[in-house]
Amino acid sequence: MKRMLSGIKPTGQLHLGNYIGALRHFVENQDEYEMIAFIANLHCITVPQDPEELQKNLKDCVALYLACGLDPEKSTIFLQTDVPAHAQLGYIMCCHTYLGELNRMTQFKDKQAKGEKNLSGGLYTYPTLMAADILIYDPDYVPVGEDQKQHVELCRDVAIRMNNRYGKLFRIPEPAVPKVGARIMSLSDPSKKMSKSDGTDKGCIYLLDPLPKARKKVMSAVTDSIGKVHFDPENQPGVSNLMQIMSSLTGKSLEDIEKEFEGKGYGDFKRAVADSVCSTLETIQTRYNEIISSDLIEKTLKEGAEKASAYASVKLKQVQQAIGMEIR
Ligand code: ATP
Ligand code: LTN
Repeated sequence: MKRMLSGIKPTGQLHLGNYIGALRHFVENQDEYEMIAFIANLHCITVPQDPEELQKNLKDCVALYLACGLDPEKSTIFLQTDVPAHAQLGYIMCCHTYLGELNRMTQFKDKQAKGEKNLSGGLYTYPTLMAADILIYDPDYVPVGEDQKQHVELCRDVAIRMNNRYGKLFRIPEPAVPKVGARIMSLSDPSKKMSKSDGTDKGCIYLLDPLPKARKKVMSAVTDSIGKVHFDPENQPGVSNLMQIMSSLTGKSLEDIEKEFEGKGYGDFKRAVADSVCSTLETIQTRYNEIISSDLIEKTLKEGAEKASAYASVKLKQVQQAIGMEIR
């Protein structure tokens, strides 16, 4: 059985972009692949966190993994810090990554370009920890949204370099980026990605938003004055974004959506998008409410960490031995 691995940072609440671009694919693939899904709680402290809020977000993140349909019987679900080998291999990966490579990472460059002050060293080297997260389990595929593709490519480059230098240590993974919905845009500014760290609340639909609030966000999404439901991200970014959301959530193709709304106004279209969003959120929230007060979270994380640690510790040892860091 081929293996897939991915993670999500528990910075803030999970949103519809995380669901459509990543989480949904973890769930869809768990029958066909051996799925490893973790909560990247080391990655989230690359930017300042409020301890109380982070605590809540961590628990919510696990509950949402489960509420979205990840099944602990089929998938390995755990907290990154419960498997210390990630951080240990992360350091080794960092020592095999060139500054020039890190300097090319657009996510860091974008933050720097925005003039954000006091960016941390952890944020700069974060793709090397991400490479360790991946390589330590030898996955075949890494399901991520568009913004993470560059990091998976860096991971491949460093893995190939280390394989050439020390002999075959790592399987070279492929990024698995969805065809539709790999980059859901902000509803209030469709030139920006929907993001937890966006600052404004209006453009981002959180998976735990009350349904009337989510509906309102869709109904007030920025569109255009063209007045035609047509997929054209360049000239109609807002409408095209809503079409991608609807297509991802209903399984209807973009062409079918165009046909369905031929001759109709944006009001009808937005109502249909809001219906698809609210019905998805309702299912997730019902399950979330059951899970959050049960002992399933604790049990899932304990079993997940045991399974993941068994694999990760063997791989870490192999790498350390191949580098010559251990006395044999
Ligand atoms: P940030 O606040 O840093 O933007 P984020 O919302 O991107 O955080 P992450 O934890 O970095 O959240 O992302 C988790 C997964 O969700 C990644 O695979 C990422 O590519 C995907 N993802 C994030 N935002 C979107 C989006 N707007 N559209 C599609 N996929 C997304
Ligand atoms: N960097 C990712 C989260 C993440 C990840 C990973 C995704 C950390 N480690 C390993 C896939 C594989 C993010 O910011 N979304």
